Amino acid sequence: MCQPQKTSNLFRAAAEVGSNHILKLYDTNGSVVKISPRLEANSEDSYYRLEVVASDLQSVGMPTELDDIESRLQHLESKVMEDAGKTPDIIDELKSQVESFKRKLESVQHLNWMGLFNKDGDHQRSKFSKKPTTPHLSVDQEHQQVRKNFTNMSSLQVTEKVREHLKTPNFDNWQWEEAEMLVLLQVMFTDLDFLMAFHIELDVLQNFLFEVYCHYNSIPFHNFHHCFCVTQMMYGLIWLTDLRSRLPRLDLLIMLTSALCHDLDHPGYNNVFQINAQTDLAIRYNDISPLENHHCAVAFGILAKPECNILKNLSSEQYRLVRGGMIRCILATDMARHNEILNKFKSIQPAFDFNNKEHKEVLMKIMVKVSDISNEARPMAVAEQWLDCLLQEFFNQSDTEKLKGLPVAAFMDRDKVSKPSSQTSFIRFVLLPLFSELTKLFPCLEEHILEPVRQALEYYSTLERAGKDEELTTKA
Ligand code: 0WF
Ligand code: ZN
Repeated sequence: MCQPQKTSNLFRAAAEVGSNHILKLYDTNGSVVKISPRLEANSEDSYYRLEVVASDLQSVGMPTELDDIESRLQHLESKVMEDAGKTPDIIDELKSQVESFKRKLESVQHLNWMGLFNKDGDHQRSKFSKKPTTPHLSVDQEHQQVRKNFTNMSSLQVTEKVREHLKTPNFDNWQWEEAEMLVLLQVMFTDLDFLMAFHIELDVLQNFLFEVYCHYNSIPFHNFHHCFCVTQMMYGLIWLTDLRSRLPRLDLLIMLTSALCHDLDHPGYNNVFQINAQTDLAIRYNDISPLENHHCAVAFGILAKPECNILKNLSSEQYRLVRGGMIRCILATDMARHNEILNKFKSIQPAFDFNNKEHKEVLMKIMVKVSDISNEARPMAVAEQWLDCLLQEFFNQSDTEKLKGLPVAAFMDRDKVSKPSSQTSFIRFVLLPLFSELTKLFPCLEEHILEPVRQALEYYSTLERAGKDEELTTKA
């Protein structure tokens, strides 16, 4: 039998990593197993999976490779200085690239697992870790695993730094696992004081959040990660615009819960598909926003379970307001109604009055709509991954439409669109007009959502022009 240290060295050798990497061993159920000399042997039915989950940035500061590059550059610089008397531009450029990469690494370190949990927490995961994939688990088993991890974590361990970051559009959803996102959603409800104000019991909130999670499908875009992002953006907007001091708390509850529920049980095929294919949803809702009606009905189905009903301690008047508000906000996310809602907002915006019921209702719809389509307001690297997910879902739909002989929208057709072409028109004609209108009411949003979207337009316009130039030169 091996000694414990030797066992872990054996695993490190097998994974071809050094002592500053963190290894995790998973059993067939996806649970973490302690690496020890007393491990059972692998068998056909029960086998382990070894993962390098992190490079331990916390203890080594920066990856050693980066330090090596930096010191070799310094060495090279002093050598060249001896010969030429000045530092060549290329070395200055390389030095600034290394510096900028180091800054990027430092700026994301606080987001890793060590940032979420206190130093003495026993979890360690960094930006570089991959979510353990457990393909052998059924959807139900995977959900239960998430439930276990969610309830084993305490939101008290979410650091102040993460709580503050959660209030900004810069938050990077790709850093977090599903159970962690559930904890962060719980933090949003608690930090807006909903538990106190509406007498929501913690276990009821957790049951509700978990049921919401279970009712999002595993599809490329309209999944639980999208639900999380939309809710997080709504949460950020509430703080950035100081809505807590302008609207009653019940309205904030309506907006956050609507964001959370707005795409429940999305099948990955849009309303046009539902209507053209005459699906059960289109038949049930008479072709009128079939998806949005369904998302909303699923939400109230979850709330109908007493153990999940976060609204159970509201007065009947409060309940009536929340139900009406959520229905309005969720139905407003149908993009077919975009111009109708934006034009209404435009007409009232110059004389907007937070005490006017009609004004307030339009604003709430606009806030949910903005949150829903706000990926391009996020950092470029975050937004670009979202675009890939969306195009994947669109292409799945158009492939099915082609097979079924149904009409295909050009913007979903893999033979017709490119990332830049789909984004430039969407940003120009949908995002900028919508975000500009909201920014007129809340000028502070200029830097947080409008400017990043303008930059995204510049980025995709440049790519689009480059694509066209290349097309011309290949044709010539
Ligand atoms: C790819 C592009 C697009 N880009 C986004 O950033 C985004 C966010 N949400 N959505 C987005 N669509 C949609 C998901 C479901 C509803 C909204 N799409 C939009 C389409 C290609 O192109 C246009 C362009 C202008 C007007 C209408 C559609
Ligand atoms: Zn959505």
